[in-house]
Parts: sequence; C-alpha cells; structure tokens
Amino acid sequence: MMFVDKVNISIKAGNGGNGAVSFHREKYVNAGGPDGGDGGKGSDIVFAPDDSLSTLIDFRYKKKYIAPDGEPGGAKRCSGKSMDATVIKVPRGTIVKDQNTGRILADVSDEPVVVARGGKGGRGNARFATPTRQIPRFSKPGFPGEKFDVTLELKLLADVGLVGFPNVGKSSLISVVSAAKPEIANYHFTTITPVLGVVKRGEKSFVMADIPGLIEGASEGVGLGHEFLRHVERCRLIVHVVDVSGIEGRDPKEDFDKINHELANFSEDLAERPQIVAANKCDLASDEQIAEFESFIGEKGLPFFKISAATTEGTDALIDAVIAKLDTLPPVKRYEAQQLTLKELAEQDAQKRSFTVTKQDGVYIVDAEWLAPILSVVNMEDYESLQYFQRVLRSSGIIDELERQGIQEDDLVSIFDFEFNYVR
Ligand SMILES: Nc1nc2c(ncn2[C@@H]2O[C@H](COP(=O)(O)OP(=O)(O)OP(=O)(O)O)[C@@H](O)[C@H]2O)c(=O)[nH]1
Ligand SMILES: [Mg+2]
Repeated sequence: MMFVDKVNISIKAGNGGNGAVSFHREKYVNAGGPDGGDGGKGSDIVFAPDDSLSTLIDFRYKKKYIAPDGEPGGAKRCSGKSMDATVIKVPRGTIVKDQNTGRILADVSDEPVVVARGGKGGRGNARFATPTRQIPRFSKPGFPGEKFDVTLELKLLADVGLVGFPNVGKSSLISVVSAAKPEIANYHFTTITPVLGVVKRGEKSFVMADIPGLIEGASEGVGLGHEFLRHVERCRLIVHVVDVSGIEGRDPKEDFDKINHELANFSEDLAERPQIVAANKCDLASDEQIAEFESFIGEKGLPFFKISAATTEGTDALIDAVIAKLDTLPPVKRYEAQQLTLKELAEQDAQKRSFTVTKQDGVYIVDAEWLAPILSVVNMEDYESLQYFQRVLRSSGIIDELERQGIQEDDLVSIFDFEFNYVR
C-alpha cells in the first residue's frame, strides 16, 4: 500500500444552534410569556489514534470535514439537540498543525483530542425575560464552530530509529531482531517507506523503526531525501548502522560522518540524540577493518557493536545494550499543543473584522464571527483582559457604530452570550 505521511485537509466544527423566539400560546390566553428554547451545541471535531491505520492515504481523497451544526431551539423551552463529536481516525503519532500559523494543534499519540470545538448554542428568548423586559423578541445566534486548514503529519512513535546508508543492512537487522518482514535486497533504496518492528527480550520490549537509507546530500533532497527522518525525530535512541566491510567501496568512517552531517542538517535535536553504532557485515570484514573502525568510534566516545545481520552474530549483545540504554532515557517525545495568545488571536483576524449591530427591545446586539474565539479566552474578571477586550471593541469600530446608533450610558450590549452595560 502507498505510504502517505503528510496531507493537508480542512476541518470545520459544527455551529451552535440558534436560540428560538417564541411565546407561550394557550387557547383564550392572549399574551403568553416568552418560551423560546436554547440552541444545541455544534459537533466537535476529534482526532483519534487508530492502530489499524499506518498511513494518511485516506486523506488524499477526502479533504473536507464538516461536522454537523447544533439544532435550533424550539417553542415551549425546547432545547435544540446538541451534536455528538465527529471523530476522525488517524494513525497513532499524527501531528495536527494549523496551516496558517504553523502552530501544533494536537499530537494524536495517546487519547483522542478535540481539535476544533463546536459552537455553543445561542440562548432562546425565554432566558431574556426580566421584570423590565417581559416580552423579549430576540434570542441569540449560536456560536460559530472553529475551523482550520490543517496539515496532518505522521511522526511514527518508535523508541529506536535505524539510520545509515542504503544497503548497509538496516532491514536485515530489524528482520532478525523483530517479527517485522521488510523487503531485503542487494540494491540501494530497497526500503522506500518506514517499517516498524517490536523487539522483545523477556519482559521487555521496544519499538524499532527501519527507514529508507540516507546518502550524502539527503538533506538537499538527494536520493529519497531526508523526509523520512521525520519518523526518527521522536526516537529516544538512534542505532547507526554502518557497513564495516566497505564491500561497496566506501570507507565506513566517511559513511559515519556523512550520515551524522545529514542528521545535523535535518535538525540539531537529532544530531544530539544518543547513538549506538552497529558495525554490520562483520562476516565480510577483516579484523583490521573492524579494529580501525572500532577505534574511530571509540575516540568519539560512542558505544560500538560489531554485528552480522546475515549470521545474527553480535545482534543479541546489541539489543541488550539498546535495552539498557533505553532504561536511562526519557519516554518517546510528545508534542505540546501550542495555544494562541490573545494578541495573536486578535492579529490573526485583524483583516476581516466585519460586524453588524442591531437594536432590539433596547438591547444592542453585536454579531461578529471573529469575536467568538476572542470572547472565549477573555476573562471578564481580569482587569487587563477586560481592557484588552475594550480596545478590540474600539479598534474594530464597534464602539463607534454603537454610538452612531445612539447608545446611551447603561444601555445593554449583547455579544454572543456575553452582556454588559455600556459605559462611556
Ligand atoms: N554478508 C552480509 N550481507 C548482509 C548483511 N546484512 C545485510 N546484508 C545484505 O546486504 C544487502 C542489503 O541489505 P538490506 O537489509 O536490504 O539493507 P538496507 O540497509 O535495508 O538497504 P536499503 O533499504 O536499500 O537502505 C542484502 O543483500 C543483504 O542480504 C551482513 O551482515 N552480512
Ligand atoms: Mg532496507
């Protein structure tokens, strides 16, 4: 099956249902009280890891995900139905990024994550009856659901990543230490997609990732490029496989340096990842070749193991060392979701700040979609937050419009489910 590890899609959570405007009616009763119910909540969009998936290929064909809106409120204080979450299944280890800001919205490695929140339902007019306003003829619209253009990027969850030149025996190694059955052949780039294998030793086990071979210039796109290094980014440990026999005419010492150069070009982080060196094909190498390479690695202070994936010589000792090392290392990396600050939120929408102000029953109702996410993070109890909010109202022109429509001190202003008395 084709391996796809990066795709762009768009997601939109459901809008909240609108609140209803309705009045109680009974035979022979003239003016009943308001009884419009609240709208229901829109459906959240949730990403859930699914271990039966190993690629993002399905998203090549379906690109738009729109979750259902909450139902509107009804008469007799009937609340509209709230919608269950819409679940999008992805391979475990998928990172969800906002295309516009580049920030990480979720790392779908463990529990399901809500990425786009459905809008709250608007309140029905039944909620707005007060002693001074007994027949409110307005209700509130539902909040818009969040929407994002996102990039899904699979970053496999593996403890150990095998890196090295093509044909050095990475796939051969994983095939003798785990149940993985990757293709093995005597030509370069046999492996074209990452392969995971579970290595078991008694009670202990860990996950090993075999990725396509790297060559000099991989970070500039030579060979299959370094794209696949994305899948070792989370690895706790790198096993650097080198062909110590030099059977293809290269010097193992140069191979080793070149691969590390490519790792560093990909990310500083990766260059600093702990490494264990596996000198493979030692069945083909002379003692001198092995000794020379071992002392070269020894000078760098790295653990060295001579192995033969073909005869399995030395592979047990290598795996024992890997397990011992893993015990000392932190768990596989998780990426934190990155929240936008208030300021960033406001700047993001500075371009498209359209709004409407309507006056109903003496209440000034402001409708502005871009204000919804801002309102959801503004803390009205906090002075600084409130001041910021007032600045937004002013700079967007909402205050000017309220004044143009004749707002007076103490008049009620209503924005989504937030209400306040106007103060000059
Ligand atoms: N003699 C000998 N041959 C080996 C050894 N390990 C691998 N080979 C052979 O080397 C060739 C390449 O092995 P692979 O395991 O496919 O190498 P790879 O590093 O996965 O290669 P790519 O997927 O192309 O990057 C195959 O013909 C293997 O049989 C070894 O320890 N000794
Ligand atoms: Mg291979």
